[in-house]
Amino acid sequence: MAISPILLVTFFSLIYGNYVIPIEATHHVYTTLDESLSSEYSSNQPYRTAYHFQPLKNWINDPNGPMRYGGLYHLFYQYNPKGAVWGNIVWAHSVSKDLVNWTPLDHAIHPSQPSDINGCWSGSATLLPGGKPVILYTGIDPNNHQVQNLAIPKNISDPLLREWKKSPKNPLMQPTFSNKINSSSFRDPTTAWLGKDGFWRVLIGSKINTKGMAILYKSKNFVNWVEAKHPLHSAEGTGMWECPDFYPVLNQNKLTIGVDTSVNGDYVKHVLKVSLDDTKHDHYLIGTYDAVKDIFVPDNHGLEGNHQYFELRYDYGKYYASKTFFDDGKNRRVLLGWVNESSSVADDVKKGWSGIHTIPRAIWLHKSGKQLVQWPVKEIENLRMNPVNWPTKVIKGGELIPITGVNPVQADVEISFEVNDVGKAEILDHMIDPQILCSQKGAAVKGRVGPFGLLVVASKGLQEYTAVFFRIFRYQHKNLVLMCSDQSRSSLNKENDMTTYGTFVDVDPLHEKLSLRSLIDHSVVESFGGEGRACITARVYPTLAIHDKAMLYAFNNGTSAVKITRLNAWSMKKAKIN
Ligand code: DQQ
Repeated sequence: MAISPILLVTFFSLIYGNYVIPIEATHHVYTTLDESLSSEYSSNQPYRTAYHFQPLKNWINDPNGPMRYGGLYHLFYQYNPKGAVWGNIVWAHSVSKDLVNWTPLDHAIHPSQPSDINGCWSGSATLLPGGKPVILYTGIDPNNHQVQNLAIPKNISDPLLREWKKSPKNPLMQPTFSNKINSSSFRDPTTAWLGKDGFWRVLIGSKINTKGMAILYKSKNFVNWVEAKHPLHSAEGTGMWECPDFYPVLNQNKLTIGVDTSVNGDYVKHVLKVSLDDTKHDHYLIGTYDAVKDIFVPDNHGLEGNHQYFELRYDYGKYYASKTFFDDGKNRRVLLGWVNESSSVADDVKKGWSGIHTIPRAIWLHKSGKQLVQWPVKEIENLRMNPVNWPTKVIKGGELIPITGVNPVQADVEISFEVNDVGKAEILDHMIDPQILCSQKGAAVKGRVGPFGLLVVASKGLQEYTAVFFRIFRYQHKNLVLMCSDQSRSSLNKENDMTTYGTFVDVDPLHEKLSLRSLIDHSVVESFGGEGRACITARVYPTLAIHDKAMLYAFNNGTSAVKITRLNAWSMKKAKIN
């Protein structure tokens, strides 16, 4: 097969000639950039997505306050109305009937009172009994301190919830000297949950020195909040916890439905997700919420003292600041996440936009109880057209088979592999970080059982491609399935971040088929391995493999043949997004 050796991944500084000053949050302020530098939005751009959520132009980051109200899905998001870099943050607002097509509304929350005059940062919505929505969000005050504010709809009978009024009592929560919290580490309130004692509870992300924590506040009326004596959970060495999320998942074999955030009992486990400022990844723990002691007790976790404390991640690619909500219309918990660009700031400014959201994913507990499973919401399948189905096919070592009949830059591809030669797998003699293993053994490095998978957004001569694949190893007499998303050859423009991503997938290839689904949308490839047990999202910016010049292939670069037991692929229609 004609894949030339992969070049070593080189990291480029993504900051070109712009004066950068770090501020309190995770983002940077570009003092020399302003609106005038943003180019005109053009719908003909090769990297604009067709069915992922993004505004018409400018910068977008965290999803905020998602909820279902008045029969509509509401999504708010961190947005810079003035340019394609982070700054001037407001809560932009869109609504949808199906989580796929979105209509933009006026910005819901923007700086207007002292408690948020320097920015309206992330937060969450809670539906009070009777269904009345309220929003808690972080405001940046005149001293650049982070405080928590409340906003409620002006007109509850407007299903679009177009206008929001802020509580005159804002700020409702602020860091105090007694709790030793630094005013630059106190943000991102969760959806609140109601205890049996009639008190609402909410978490605020924070840290003391390098100890990350989820500070717990309680309130009877949602206005007067009192800090609990101890955080819900904390861990030494993990750094700032941004955008915490805390919710129950059913612990019932094979039940994939979701439950309301206030539900607790023997039949649920709780998930604590934090966006670690240090790693820029979304990590989670599964455990038990002890409602009497008001603490979260994880089932399993690493040793405190470093970020490995959180072993599990939602997504092993580019993905951050996610948030879930309970969709009472479809009885599921839905997860939304932000995917930053991997291009240079100069390129973002040139194209006039930066950042997208993932396809909303249903999320539930795997029957093992040890991890979560994610799958794109069913509604996205309404965009599928022109199906391509293959009969069972053997793909020999070194073979590359074009998948024709679908639009390679706007596609949904599901493929499954049956492996009969597991015994011939390469031996792994010591454990190694799967992401490092994927970058050492990229798609072009011949193996035994694997690499096999998909080459997406590939140019005809394979000067450019992104490879999403599996590779099987034997480790301590067990089979180990590695899943990789290899971007090292995704673009001839080497100014992009082309880091290879990877994770192990908990699938037994002796007894199960290895399934892979990739949602390809111009500059984003969202991949789901092992029926949603492992997710990897990547951003890619090919220069040749654009529009109708791109190709899609199934490939096998191992010596053992594998059987493709299923290939279903579709072109995807453009969604109506903003
Ligand atoms: N983004 C927001 C913060 C949050 C960070 C600011 C995470 O509230 O901590 O735009 O991406």
